[in-house]
Amino acid sequence: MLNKLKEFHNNHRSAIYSLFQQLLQKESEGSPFLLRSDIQKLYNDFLDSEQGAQLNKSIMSELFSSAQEISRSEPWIYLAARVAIGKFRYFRIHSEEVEIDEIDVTDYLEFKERLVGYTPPTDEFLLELDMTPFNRDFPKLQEPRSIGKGVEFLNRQLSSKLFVEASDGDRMMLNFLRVHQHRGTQLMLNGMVDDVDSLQTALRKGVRYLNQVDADAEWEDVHATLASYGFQPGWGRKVEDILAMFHMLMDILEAPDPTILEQFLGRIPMIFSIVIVSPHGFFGQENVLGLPDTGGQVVYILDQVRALEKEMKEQIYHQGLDIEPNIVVLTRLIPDSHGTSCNQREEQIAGTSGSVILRVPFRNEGGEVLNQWISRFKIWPYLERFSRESERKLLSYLGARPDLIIGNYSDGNLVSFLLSRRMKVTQCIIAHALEKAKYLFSGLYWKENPEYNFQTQFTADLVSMNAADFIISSTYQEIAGTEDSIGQYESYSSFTMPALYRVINGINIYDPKFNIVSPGADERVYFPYYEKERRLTETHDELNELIFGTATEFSRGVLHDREKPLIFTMARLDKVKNITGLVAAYAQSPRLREQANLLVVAGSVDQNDSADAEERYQIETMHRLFEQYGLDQQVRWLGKHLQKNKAGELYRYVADHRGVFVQPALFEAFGLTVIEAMVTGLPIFATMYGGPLEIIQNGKNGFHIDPNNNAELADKLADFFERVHKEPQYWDKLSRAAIDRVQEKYTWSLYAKRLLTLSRVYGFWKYVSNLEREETRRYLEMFHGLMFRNLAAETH
Ligand code: UDP
Ligand code: LCN
Repeated sequence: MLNKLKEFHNNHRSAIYSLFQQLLQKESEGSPFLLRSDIQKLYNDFLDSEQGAQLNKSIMSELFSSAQEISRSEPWIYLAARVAIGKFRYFRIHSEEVEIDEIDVTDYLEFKERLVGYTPPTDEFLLELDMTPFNRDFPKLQEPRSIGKGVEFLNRQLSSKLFVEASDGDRMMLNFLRVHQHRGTQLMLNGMVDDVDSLQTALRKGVRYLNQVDADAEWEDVHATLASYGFQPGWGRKVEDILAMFHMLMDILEAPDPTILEQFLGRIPMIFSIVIVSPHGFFGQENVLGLPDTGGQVVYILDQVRALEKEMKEQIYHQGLDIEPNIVVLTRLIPDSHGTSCNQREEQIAGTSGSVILRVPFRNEGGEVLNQWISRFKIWPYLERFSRESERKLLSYLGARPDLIIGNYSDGNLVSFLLSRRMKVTQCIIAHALEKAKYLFSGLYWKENPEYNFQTQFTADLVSMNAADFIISSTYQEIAGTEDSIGQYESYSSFTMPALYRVINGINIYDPKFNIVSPGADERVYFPYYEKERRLTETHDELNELIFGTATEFSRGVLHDREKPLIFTMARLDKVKNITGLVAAYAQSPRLREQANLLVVAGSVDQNDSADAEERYQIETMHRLFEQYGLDQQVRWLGKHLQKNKAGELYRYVADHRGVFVQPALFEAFGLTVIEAMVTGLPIFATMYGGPLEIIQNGKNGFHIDPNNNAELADKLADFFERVHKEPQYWDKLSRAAIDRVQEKYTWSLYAKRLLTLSRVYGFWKYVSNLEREETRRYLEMFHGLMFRNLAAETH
């Protein structure tokens, strides 16, 4: 590419010179950086000019179509090109000489450091984090479309490597089958089977015997004979299940096939207890949603627990065992609990038979308990003590170490790293919403924003991402972005935090540890509006009052024309959720105001009710918009957190009146409200930045909106209502398509099955291969010890 570029330069110097001058001069709010959208616009405008026409379809156009970022300081232009998903190349251009060179990532990051005022003539000893050497020999995906399907890849790769090349797989499998126990009871194989030959003999005898017994027989009826061949409980309850397992194992020992291997591992009794870690915010079952730092993650985890417990029970039953699964959600105890249950040490989880929330306090260095909620940006100094105390509590509660630890968000992921490292348990992490993707240049300007402590958070993220055995993401774009935008995980591949450290390769999104497993919406609560017999009609008077009633201390605005359909939105009142942006878009569009009312459920209407600075600012902005645009008769703002059941019925109530749901966030990692609204049958309009881009197929089962373009957003909504006015079936078509999309792709039962299979497969590979990556682990421990702990101690 470079040679072609150089040659092209020589032949088109004058046009290229003007392009570079335009790039240098392009105003970008005083910033030395240009982002992809600015670059693309500038380049396309240039192509339309007389001079620019000669660059059309050239190697230069190829370069600029992949340009992700430009850093400028006359006469230099540094360009980061994303030549493929997760693959970057860097170029340095001298605008006067019209010279181009390829540089490495370090040079590029150094230049950025200089541009933001980190002046010491480039510190040659600045720490660089580079995970490349650790992963050199490790199999990686090749194709962008395979990203997020790590387990399939791993099964294919390792089954051939282990069973064919190394011919060691049979022995490994045997050893693996011999390690399973539950509270002292040996499962799968007993000591009689001590080599592969004896395993194969036992399997043959087993099959012969089972083929003769009654088809209705169960493990109890056959266990004595099978035990005499070497088999312990865990192979299955019914004879047909046991036989299926024996056949699969025989096939694997003969000629391993990745699909059979996954099926076989998926049935092995390995997971009886799970710890799910989520320290920050108010983790509870009632009155918590909408409190600071408390949103979809809590909903996700509680639904996840119910789905996992149900699935584990079923699987354990089919494995022929009588064991109660145990799931513990580990969170922070907050004595000053604001009327929530967050001051209770232990709480049963509704809708489960044995799952609990265990709460452990944050303590200061002197061991005193911290009483109040603190922001998720400030919790770093407490996590290590929290993890030590939690370890003791977990061991005493469970009576043994868990079989799997799942971390959530940066803090929970770090604690899961500390716990699984000490307890030697498989570790899975879930990001939910990494801050790096939400705040532009958050690494580069870490020093300028001390209240966020981004440097500490990103360090924690790097440690836990690299340490995790596997990572679950809700969508593909969360890992790898789109053609135009960088994924949340991808943004950790290289970046710099000037004067602290530089990341050369922080994470490789082609690593097979990534798996897409999408969450669902609780089917008991979020179901289609037309399922009349399930509807909570008893809440309708209350909902009617909430929407149309007189103003109260928790609401503003009284809807004048009740006949108009409702545009509904509901979210935490964070800046990123952009609720005030939607209100402004509505306010500024007379056409839309004519056609529909706006219903907002977010935050509180009284600033004094909020302890969160961002939220207080949003409350103020909302009031200002009401005043400025005279919204009191067309917008109803409920500053109230709705309980799940009421929220579910509210979506349906809006659907009864042929309304729509809008999710206008500047960025939304996944967006549970999006799938909740869709499955209740509300036509959906949601942000094109983040998960909704993937959840919704634009025009088919909903619409993407650009949260930065108010006029376009309002027009899209107004066009929709106009069309529905002329063609009422259009609303039904969109509604039906939204329901179908969620029911097909986003359900908790699919989620639970997949997560349990992944845990077993990664557990197996960790056991039989070097997936444990001892070198990486030791290096990460050092990075944690030397970098994270110091940063955490300095939390602002
Ligand atoms: N929610 C709710 N009542 C409220 C506000 C929010 O039940 O008053 C729920 C909402 O239904 C969804 C979750 O909170 O289940 C928000 O999750 P989402 O993924 O949309 O956003 P997050 O808050 O995690 O950023
Ligand atoms: C956090 C978010 O911000 C949302 O986008 C997700 O839907 C939620 O967590 C659950 O993963």
